[in-house]
Amino acid sequence: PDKDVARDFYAKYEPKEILGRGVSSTVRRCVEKETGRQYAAKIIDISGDTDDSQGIGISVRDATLREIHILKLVAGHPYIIELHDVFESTTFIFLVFELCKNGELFDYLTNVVALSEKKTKTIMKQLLEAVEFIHSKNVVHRDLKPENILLDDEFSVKITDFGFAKTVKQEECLFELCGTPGYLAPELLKASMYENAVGYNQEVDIWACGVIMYTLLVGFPPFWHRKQMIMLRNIMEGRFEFCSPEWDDITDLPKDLSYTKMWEELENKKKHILYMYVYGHIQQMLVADPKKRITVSEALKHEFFQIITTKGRKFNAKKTFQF
Ligand code: PIT
Repeated sequence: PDKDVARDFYAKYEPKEILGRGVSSTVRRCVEKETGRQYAAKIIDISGDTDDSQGIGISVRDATLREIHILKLVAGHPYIIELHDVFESTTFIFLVFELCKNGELFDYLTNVVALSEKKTKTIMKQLLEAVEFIHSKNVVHRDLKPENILLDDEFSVKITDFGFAKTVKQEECLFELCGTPGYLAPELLKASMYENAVGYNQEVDIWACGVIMYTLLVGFPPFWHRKQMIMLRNIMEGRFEFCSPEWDDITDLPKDLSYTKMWEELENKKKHILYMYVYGHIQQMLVADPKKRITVSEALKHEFFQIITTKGRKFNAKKTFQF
């Protein structure tokens, strides 16, 4: 990192209110004294840090240095959080990020319950473009979820928390178990459970995007069970439902990211027929076999992102706030 003991974080920035908390870190809004510009500083406590503070044979400091390295690899994209400044003392590391005034997509979703198809489309397009960029830099994020997607003042997506991210080569196989239960891809679970498993790669991020898209449209995730073993089994089998009544009034297009080719070959007047019949789903992203799963670039080419969504949502009008 830009280790600069002489420059003091507190000399340059005025810390303000807390935006979020982690196990050994706090995120605070802060103001750059000289310019008056606002940022978000992640203040990481590395006092009492050990070689296994993370529980995976790595110290908090080393994990942070690794994250900084990855943040630099993926820098310069509009939908990825920008690291502005780094300070390190013997007890703390300060990461100064651009400020995202509208906070986590997770909190936004909690407040509005579910998003319209139009809003979902805007967010998913930005998310997939960011993931395409991340993958083009040979990085896999491994913890995509609404908590790690921030919204700036224009409600644009900014991907954060590259704490589990890793650089990978195209044909490389990863085996570590990391991420968040409800978002874990089947092959990642299998890689950590079975001795003869083939491992996993960047496709795990697309799976997580499928889970996110499902959750945005109805406000609850595709894989959930109060008994976690059952949830994990459902994930490994790729078993989920578009349950009624929540999915009834959502058009078929977002449910399926699989019919791109067919769609292109159809004449205009026949397209509405597809709306009626396609029940494949968000499911091109939630295909258990990573080799059969849609890639990021294919997902971005899908008709879902080309058409203008006009159909609103009728169900649950009292509980669902519209945008
Ligand atoms: C903001 C606003 C906000 C939180 C953050 C940034 C956090 C950024 C962040 C958090 C991490 C990380 C990297 C970046 O590893 O409310 O502008 O845990």
